[in-house]
Amino acid sequence: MDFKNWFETKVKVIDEYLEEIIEVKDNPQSVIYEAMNYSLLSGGKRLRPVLLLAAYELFKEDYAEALPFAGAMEMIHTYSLIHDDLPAMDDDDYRRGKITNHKKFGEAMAILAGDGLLNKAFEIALEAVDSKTKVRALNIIAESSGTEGMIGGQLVDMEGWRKISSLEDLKYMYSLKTGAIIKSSIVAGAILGGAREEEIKALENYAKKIGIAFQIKDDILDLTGNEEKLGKAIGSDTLNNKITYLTFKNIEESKNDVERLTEEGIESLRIFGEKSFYLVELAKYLTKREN
Ligand code: GRG
Repeated sequence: MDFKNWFETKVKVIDEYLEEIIEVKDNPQSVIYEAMNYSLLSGGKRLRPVLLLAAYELFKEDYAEALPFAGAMEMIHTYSLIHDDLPAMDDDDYRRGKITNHKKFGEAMAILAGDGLLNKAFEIALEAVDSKTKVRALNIIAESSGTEGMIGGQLVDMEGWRKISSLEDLKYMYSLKTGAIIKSSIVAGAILGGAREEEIKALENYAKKIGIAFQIKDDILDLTGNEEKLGKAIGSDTLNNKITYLTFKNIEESKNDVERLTEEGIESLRIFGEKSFYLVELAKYLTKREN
């Protein structure tokens, strides 16, 4: 199957899974389910769950047992987007081509919808945990979204002018804010698939490189992207006085770094030979993405 078809098939599987996951109950709190689904089912590239399934499929064919973990990754990611858009954070009006969760439902509801998604992510993954291997995978996912991962990175980003004074500081922040859950998606997928430690290490290296490349590309798109294709406003980083890759390097240099990091990431996949075709193509696709 060619890469495009493969990717679309995976997104479809994930979308169908997510559509069923939040049971809309007829009770006094039912509006929370509407707010959670509003953001969860509003598209997005589904990158993290696709990466998880792709890493899993290096080792095992039938991805059914990995699906709850893939779904959990997308729920954690979606919660972070809802909170990231809040007035207390980036204060954005559009996300995934729609008005942001807090603009539609109000701030308090958006906070609760984000919290609800985070909780639900762990509920669905825990229901699927029946072995030490799965506990390990879920623990890695939990750590990556916490204070030594995504939340920690968000904190460093928010306090950018005080905490980031070099490209090294910036890369540290990116490795947490954006890189941590990209890495845990890939590593968790590999662990669930039964990868050996050296295979996990190789995938971790790939993940680290593409995670940073992904955020640099995001910085470039925030400056040069097309709002319609992105589904959100550009210029948010400048407006929020954010320190980004473009604070340290120009666009041409940043684009070159995206390419270089991606090539280095792909190099780590050598040990898998032909089997890594989709992960290789996925990394290349991310360098060319327009959203
Ligand atoms: C607990 C208050 C609180 C916050 C949680 C908000 C937060 C921590 C972290 C923010 C993490 C964040 C938004 C990082 C940026 C990563 C990034 C580039 C996101 C966009 O990802 P895409 O392009 O989006 O994969 P789609 O919409 O395609 O899924």
